[in-house]
Amino acid sequence: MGLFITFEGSEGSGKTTQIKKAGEYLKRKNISFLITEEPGGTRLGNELRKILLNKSSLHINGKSELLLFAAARAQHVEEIIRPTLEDGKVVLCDRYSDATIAYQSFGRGLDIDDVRWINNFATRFLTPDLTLLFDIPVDIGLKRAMKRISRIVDLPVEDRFESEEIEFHKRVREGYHALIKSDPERFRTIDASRGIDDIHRDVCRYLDSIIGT
Ligand code: Z5A
Repeated sequence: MGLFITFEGSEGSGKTTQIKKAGEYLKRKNISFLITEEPGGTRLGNELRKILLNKSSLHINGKSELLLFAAARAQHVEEIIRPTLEDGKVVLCDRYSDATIAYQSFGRGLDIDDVRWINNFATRFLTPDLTLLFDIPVDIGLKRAMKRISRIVDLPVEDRFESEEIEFHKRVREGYHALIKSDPERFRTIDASRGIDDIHRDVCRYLDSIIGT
């Protein structure tokens, strides 16, 4: 069995930048890995991603949103994540079940036990071996995310969540902090307000400690 490592954090925390650099690091070490993301990673996941992230006239209520993320995840786990782990590879995943607790429960206010139940149903209890949590004050993260969005020239832009009020994003960050407390063994918190290279050094250290290189 391979290793399942997830990258989590609020908007603009730099997960995507860091997951790419982590992949380059593993490549230099000749370690087989796959980088994937949620929602996404499969054809169904990519279709659901468009519905979930593009701000459009489509109204999606909280429960429907939860179930759509869960549907994307169920497909992703069965089609991509489990088979890759069974091949003995390292899976680096940009967001996973913890994002659902942080966004749909803490952010949207859905009952946490319901969200956990749906997560477990979708994943058949597949839990990451390690979760790197990129922690950043909401105002700094949102500024970074908005800057990235402003550079996108192709429409549609994936900005449905970035457009939420600041209080929503603060609740999401609190959600991640609560998750760290509930499972300190699995989480490693990284101060994501620093420069890209400093953060990457921490990521490499945590990867080395779990991969055993
Ligand atoms: N969501 C959910 O609600 N429930 C769920 O179960 C799941 C997801 C799975 C997914 O969008 C959205 O879906 C997400 C939660 C919700 N909400 N949003 N938005 P996504 O995966 O497309 O977007 P994201 O994960 O939120 O990405 P992001 O926050 O926009 O970006 P990031 O991955 O954290 O950061 P980045 O793209 O690497 O960096 C952002 C910008 O900052 C970019 O211009 C970088 O060049 C720059 N950057 C990166 N690092 C640094 C440092 N260290 N210093 C300065 N600038 C930096």
